[in-house]
Amino acid sequence: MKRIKELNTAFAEKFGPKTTQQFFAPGRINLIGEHTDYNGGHVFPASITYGTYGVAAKRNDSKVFLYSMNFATEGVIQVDLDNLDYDPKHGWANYVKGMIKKLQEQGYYFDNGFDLLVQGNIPNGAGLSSSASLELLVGVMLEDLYQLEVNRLDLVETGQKVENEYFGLHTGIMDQFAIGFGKEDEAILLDVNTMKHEMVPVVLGDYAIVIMNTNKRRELSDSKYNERRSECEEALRRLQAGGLEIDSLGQLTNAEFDENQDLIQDEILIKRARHAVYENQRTIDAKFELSAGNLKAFGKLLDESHASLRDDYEVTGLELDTLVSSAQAQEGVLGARMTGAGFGGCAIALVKESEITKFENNVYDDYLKIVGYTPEFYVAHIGDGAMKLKD
Ligand code: GAF
Repeated sequence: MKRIKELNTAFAEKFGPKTTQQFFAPGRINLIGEHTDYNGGHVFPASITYGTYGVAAKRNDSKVFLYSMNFATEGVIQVDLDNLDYDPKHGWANYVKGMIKKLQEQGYYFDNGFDLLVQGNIPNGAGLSSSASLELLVGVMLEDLYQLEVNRLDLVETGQKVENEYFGLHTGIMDQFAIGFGKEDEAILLDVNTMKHEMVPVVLGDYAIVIMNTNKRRELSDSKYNERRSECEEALRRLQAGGLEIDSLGQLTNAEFDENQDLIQDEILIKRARHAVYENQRTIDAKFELSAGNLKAFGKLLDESHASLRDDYEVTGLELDTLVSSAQAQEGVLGARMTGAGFGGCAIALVKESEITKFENNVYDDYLKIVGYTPEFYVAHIGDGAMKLKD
């Protein structure tokens, strides 16, 4: 593989000639089921062929040397296994440190350090989970270099702990799960209440999933994400205080929610909780429609999901709304919605393959006219989850 040869050469230039191992972890799109994971609902993501590559070799001392070709100006970042605390100066390398630290806390032992070179082709900050991709890349690398036996769910949960405990972002399990369990041409229906999942073939005939990047970085998203999560928790508390015996919003049907929503007694909280409950149902329906080959009905659910994220959950904004409404108006489009946390990042559209060029040109023009800068487009291919690459 050409890319791996180039990465090996780059590794040797930085760290000298060594016997190396190679790894890959994908990014993800979420077909539907947004902001449902931390509400005990269903999500329906898939890992994509864009991702993060890593080349690594063990060292004979306790040092860890880290180099990212995406942040080349930062040079080689040096850390030590004895001090893995979060350090803002270390930027992207904190994800690597966080994974080692969280695995150490679970009793895994690292006798020596390592050299790691990474390169990613997921657009950074685009909401396609470049950070979870790096976490899982480091996870599979550590498993291999140190002969650890970590079951996949534990590795996935370790990635989530890095977000939650190391970075203080109260994200759900979806991204790490999609990247840890992804399979070529399959999406994952995960019920976060039971943690049971089902692999679902994604058969789109002459349609494709086009990723549309707003090119808007998600500066605000971190605090807003935690705010949405707290709003849902408060809505749940009020429903419970009103007598509902539930542990999560994901346990409610739409009808049960409608009957009981007045218990929440706050218009904003009602909207947030309604999104969580209805989106969960849409996700179950979407899996059914996709499996039955009803792409039209599947696409309609994508449209409804976006409307709910815009109106009830309020996590879209001008950029995502412009992309999605322009996409929905194009010929050969069955549905479109934002994907990921929102507030910028990416949207996806289900587009007839023969219309993709025209689609991209038209959406590009609309976006430039309304937003003032340009979006980017990529056709999504669903690929395998995090893995060691063969030599
Ligand atoms: C981010 C989070 F990391 C996920 O856990 C999920 O909540 C998503 O936003 C919204 O659906 O990607």
